Amino acid sequence: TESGYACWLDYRLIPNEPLRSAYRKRCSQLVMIGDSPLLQAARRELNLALGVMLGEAPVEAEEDAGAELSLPVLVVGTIGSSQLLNPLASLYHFDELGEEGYVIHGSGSDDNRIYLSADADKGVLYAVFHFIRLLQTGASIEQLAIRELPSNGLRMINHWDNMDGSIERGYAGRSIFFHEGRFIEDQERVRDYARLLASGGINALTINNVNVHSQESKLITDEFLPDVAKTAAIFREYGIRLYLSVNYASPMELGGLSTADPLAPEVAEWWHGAAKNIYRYIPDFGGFVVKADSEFRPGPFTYGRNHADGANMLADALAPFGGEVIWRCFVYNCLQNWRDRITDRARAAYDHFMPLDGTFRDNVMLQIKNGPMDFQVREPVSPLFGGLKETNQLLELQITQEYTGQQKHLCFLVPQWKEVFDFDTHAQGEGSTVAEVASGRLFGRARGGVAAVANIGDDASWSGHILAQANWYGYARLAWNPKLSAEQIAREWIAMTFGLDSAVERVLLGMLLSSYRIYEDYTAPLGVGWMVNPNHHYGPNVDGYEYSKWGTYHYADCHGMGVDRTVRSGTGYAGQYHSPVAERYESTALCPDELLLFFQHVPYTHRLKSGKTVIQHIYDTHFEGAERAAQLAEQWKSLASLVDSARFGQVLDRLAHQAEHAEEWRDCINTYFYRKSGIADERGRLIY
Ligand code: GCW
Repeated sequence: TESGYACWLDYRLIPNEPLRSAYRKRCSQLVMIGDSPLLQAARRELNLALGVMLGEAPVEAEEDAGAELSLPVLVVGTIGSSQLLNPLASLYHFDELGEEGYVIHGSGSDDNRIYLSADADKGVLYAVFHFIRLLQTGASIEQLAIRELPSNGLRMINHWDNMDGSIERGYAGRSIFFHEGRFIEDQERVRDYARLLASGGINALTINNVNVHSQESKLITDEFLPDVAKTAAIFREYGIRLYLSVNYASPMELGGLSTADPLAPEVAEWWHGAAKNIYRYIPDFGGFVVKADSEFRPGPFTYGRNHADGANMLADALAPFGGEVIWRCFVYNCLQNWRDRITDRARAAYDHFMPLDGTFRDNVMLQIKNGPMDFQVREPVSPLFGGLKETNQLLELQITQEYTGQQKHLCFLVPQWKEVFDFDTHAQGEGSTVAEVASGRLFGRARGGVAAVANIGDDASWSGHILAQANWYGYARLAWNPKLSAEQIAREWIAMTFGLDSAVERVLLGMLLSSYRIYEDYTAPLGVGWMVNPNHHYGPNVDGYEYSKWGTYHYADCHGMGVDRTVRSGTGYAGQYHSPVAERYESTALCPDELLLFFQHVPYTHRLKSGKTVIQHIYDTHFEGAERAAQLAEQWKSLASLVDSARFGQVLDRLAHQAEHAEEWRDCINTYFYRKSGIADERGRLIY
């Protein structure tokens, strides 16, 4: 476990003797009712966790064991499956728990039992993982009255894995699924992965990149479906449904048709046949994720059709089998002319999809990136949230740190994601948050949820940077409940991963919670993005994308910088929001500092709400950000004797690199803007 492999399921003997015996007393016996695959997984996990943490596994008692049941016992099963669970029936409305909700109940006074129960097996599995978390985090289990329901129906992970084993934007080694064009035979690791995902309540997964190349296109054919089915079976045991990313041009590439036109009957028929075949292998197959007409991927535009035509055709093919289509909205012109200041990539998704609102089938969900550009350090929330009212939606986040330090830098993203979930679109007046929209609740949609791009690979620690596991864990927890605070999530993760030492908790909590702001400070000021090296996106390059076709500019000149996206004088993007958000972004005075340069082109001498000029803000944040990055390494060093040496050293190496690289960022950005503006740092610090 010292490699970090076990992540937050790093069960260890609880060192605190009184705590351990208090737990052991309540968990000495286990009655587990039912033996479906989901419940078997729950039982295995519970026995493993309790066995290790308490020093001995509970005695498994039979349901009808009579007298022994007067001793403390953990009773685990669905309501109605045993008389033993009857006391719960009057305390909770089990019919409201659905497939995934659960109850954890125990009161020392009436009896000495703890109940882990639900209306369905999957809920029981989640209850088990929650109970384990209570023990890992040192919670009291004397009085328990927990009732949990997920906020989002779909809680998905997207892999960008290719079958050659490479991972697009992967920073943690090679794929755990694929190697040299085939599936990896030994699936032990995949099983552990499923456990980790289920422990956070993830219930859906794609295993292949949304850029579907030729080998991956064949995943939906007889050549690979037996392997896909084997993988799906592992995830099924943990309540996770498998989806595949598909190539929109499959009818041509695989089927030999001369077209992929969604309105051509032979195309629809081909997809119907493909779907039918998939369901022969995988009866609970989730469906397709589609990147179409985006970054050179094929799509319905070729045939003069729109996205609804494309998505609905696939949806009809899957509907008879209960599948769904997840259609990505990451659609924009990637061959833009930088001289053209009217076309605005930020507008593109809204411009493409808003006119189609209400025309998608019920089993289609539109997957929308959190911001209108592409996972930059800071972006406004996509105006499609709150814009679309009659279409199912899925919020897309990026766990893999493409633009946030590539798992070489520490950047705990939960605070960023919280801002997204909490953002008020005002679509139905105040309180119309993204969390309410994406879940489907705000507009009464039956489907909704969240998807995120995985940050894991076959690296021993899964995530490259051990502390990047917190992003993966945090995503799952937020997908389940976006109201959890970043601090609570961080505390849980720290306790589960590193144990209950209070110094470790204090130091790591400080590091995690400050890291996003620190990263933003020494990289991207005031909502400007894209000042990175093209292609691999690592490290500073202020003009890396400035004269490119990708539609990603900062427009810095000798007077000022920023993109004018106002309605009055710019691209009009600010007008895609509801009032009063639109007015806020439209106005130089009202626009929040952290997004100012996303919406406004201003002189370097413009004064921010903070009282600083734009140029001085750039200098200050870059000097301070780099300094605080160096402090992260110092803070970590204070834990040398409290963290095992393997994990300690691995993290320290990365933090040392981060500190050095933050200086590179600082100097490139400060120097660039000093030379452009000719304005000196008020504090006379060294700029080159
Ligand atoms: O951020 C960009 C990435 C691409 C990615 C694309 C997408 C999978 O740089 O690597 O392709 O987004 O989300 O489709």
